[in-house]
Amino acid sequence: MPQQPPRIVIGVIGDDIHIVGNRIMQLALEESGCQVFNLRTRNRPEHFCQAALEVNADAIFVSSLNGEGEYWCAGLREQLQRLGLGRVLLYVGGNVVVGNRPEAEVVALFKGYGFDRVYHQRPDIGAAINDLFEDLQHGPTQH
Ligand code: B12
Repeated sequence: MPQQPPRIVIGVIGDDIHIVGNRIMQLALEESGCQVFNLRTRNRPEHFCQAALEVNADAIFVSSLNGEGEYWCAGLREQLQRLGLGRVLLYVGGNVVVGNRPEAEVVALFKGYGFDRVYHQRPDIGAAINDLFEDLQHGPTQH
């Protein structure tokens, strides 16, 4: 029996219209053997939750480029938990806050929201995909 490919929901949060990285992420994840469900731009937190529920997602990759993520991501983990989806891996990346802030501060903020991994201003999607496979195998650890 072949193993099922990891199911990943990806999309850009808020009223953010930056789409280029989203497309690149889809291609990179598919090339790595993942099944990708792409919500594209302009999503509310509940769109990610609904999609994760529908496709029985293993992970959600949230993008924020214009920085709205700081606002919209705050309650996402809680919404997932309410749907019984607390086990879903939650990653965020892009330019996830407005303005220039120290990376450590940004990472701490999103970890506080319940995100497993935070990639603020890190263009190397390959590193995140390696982390994904590690987390899928061993479960998320504290970083
Ligand atoms: C092109 C661009 C635009 C285009 C977007 C066209 C389109 N439809 O995509 C246009 C001109 C429309 C635009 C508009 C705006 N933009 Co603009 N834009 C850019 C620019 C120059 C490049 C973005 C891009 O395509 N990069 C290439 C892709 C491949 O990289 P990426 O998006 O970063 O994605 C990669 C990584 O970040 C990572 N990644 C992304 N998401 C995730 C998620 C996970 C989980 C992981 C692991 C990794 C990951 O992987 C991707 C692939 O390598 C950036 C500056 C920059 N150099 O990044 C500003 C930038 C993103 N824009 C910015 C702003 C402010 C705006 C506007 C608000 C401007 C305005 N006042 O109108 C509007 C946004 C309106 C809106 N509703 O969102 C700011 C955001 C600042 C902030 N966060 O504080 C930036 C950073 C410019 C700046 N330095 O000020 N923009």
